[in-house]
Amino acid sequence: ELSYPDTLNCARVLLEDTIERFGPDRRCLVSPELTWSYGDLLRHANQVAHVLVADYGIVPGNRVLLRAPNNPWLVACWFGVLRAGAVAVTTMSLLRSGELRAIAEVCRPSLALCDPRFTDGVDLPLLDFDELAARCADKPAEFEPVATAADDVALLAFTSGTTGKPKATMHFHRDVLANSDTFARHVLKPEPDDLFTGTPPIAFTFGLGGLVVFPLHVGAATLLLERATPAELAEAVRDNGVSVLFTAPTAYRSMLANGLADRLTGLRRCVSAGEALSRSLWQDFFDTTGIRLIDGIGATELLHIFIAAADDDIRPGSTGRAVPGYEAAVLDANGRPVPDGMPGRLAVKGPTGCRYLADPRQRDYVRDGWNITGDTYVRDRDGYFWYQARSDDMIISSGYNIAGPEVEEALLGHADVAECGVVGMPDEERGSLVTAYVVLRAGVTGDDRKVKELQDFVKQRIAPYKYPRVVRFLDALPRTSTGKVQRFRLRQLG
Ligand code: 3SK
Repeated sequence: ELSYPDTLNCARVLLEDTIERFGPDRRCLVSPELTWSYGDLLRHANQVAHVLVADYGIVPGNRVLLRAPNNPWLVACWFGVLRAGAVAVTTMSLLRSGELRAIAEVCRPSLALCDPRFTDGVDLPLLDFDELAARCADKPAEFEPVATAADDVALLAFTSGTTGKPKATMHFHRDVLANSDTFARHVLKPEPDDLFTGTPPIAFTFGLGGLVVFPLHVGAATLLLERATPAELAEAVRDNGVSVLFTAPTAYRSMLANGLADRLTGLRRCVSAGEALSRSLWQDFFDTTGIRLIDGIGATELLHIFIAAADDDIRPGSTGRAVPGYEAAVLDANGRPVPDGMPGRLAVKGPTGCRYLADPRQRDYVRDGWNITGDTYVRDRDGYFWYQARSDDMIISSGYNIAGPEVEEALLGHADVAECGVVGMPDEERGSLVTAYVVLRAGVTGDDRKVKELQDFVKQRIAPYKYPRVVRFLDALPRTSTGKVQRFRLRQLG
């Protein structure tokens, strides 16, 4: 059972408490451009907090939207927001204006702090990092963090869910530490001399934990890469002496396929999550590098990983066992546990859990104290959990969660598209391929040029990683008698 003081600001624990143990000069954030010590990060975060309070009138509980790729200023802003007692809403830098608008409608931020390259489409009072840095310059280096309660909201993390309408999950100050005190402490076991890196955006809580919270909680350092192809990632690992890596199976597979394994020999821990890790990839990675991938499943609703295994506890092909502090079960449609060996809905309880902001879908996600995930799993008699499939229409491609209906909506904005259905098709490389079945308006020809045109059209409207990599044309969509598109029949078309 975890216990935290009633008054808790996790930004103080991750900065001041770490500095108390290791001193301010310890290396903290590394990027291709600069290195900040813990003392540097604390000063920048404090100055950001002063700007928020003194120049923008931010008060505890206000929401501040952050938009940037993974870099030190994003981290300084995240800490500055939390130190001011405000709520960080970190968004993917690739989101388009419509997606940002939908997020802003749900959480009503008072201000946006943006990397200057990503200010487009932000329809909010806005401060870019250049102006922020200028304002920080004459602010004091000290700022007393607001004495938030352990269960005050620290961050809102967005998940698009199956319908594509974004849901904000609220996480408390204690939740931020709870993942570190469960998954990181018992499974990952980071050490102060570790250097972390990885590809998940900090806007995705997989990245927030793996690249910010877990390293800083133990006095380790983290290398922040804005974007990295598998080759760039492997090179960064080798050249910087990275010891802990967080990424998705797609990147591990690609590094093996491109003969990059010799650059990974300095790695001590490799975490794979965001999509299912196959037994064959686990084995190939182990045979080639000698490293045992730590598989894990998490959810934005639970903040981070709640089932995982490391070292001798690993059974290749299984995601692992409930992380100490969490309880996991496989339930039937009525919420009753199914016998071991039978498939059902994966459900979990623990120190973190789902709290959607003003969203009736809360009732579907949390029932009888269980967080009911969207995944179908089998548990074996030894308590290991084996992934079967997503239980809904989410498409998981290269570690990204993509809601099929959202892609459909984007396609339907094209004048030539009469109707469409978007599904995930199994794919060796990406886990799933976003595949669009499109019925064109009469007289329009479905050829390769039209495919490219529709793909480009989608990329302009929603984040480019969501675009349909495969587009097929049909005369009509399969529908039920009540008119609903039968996605399972689309999946059967191949
Ligand atoms: O498994 C996931 O997709 C996940 C989601 C949120 C946070 C962490 C993880 C691993």
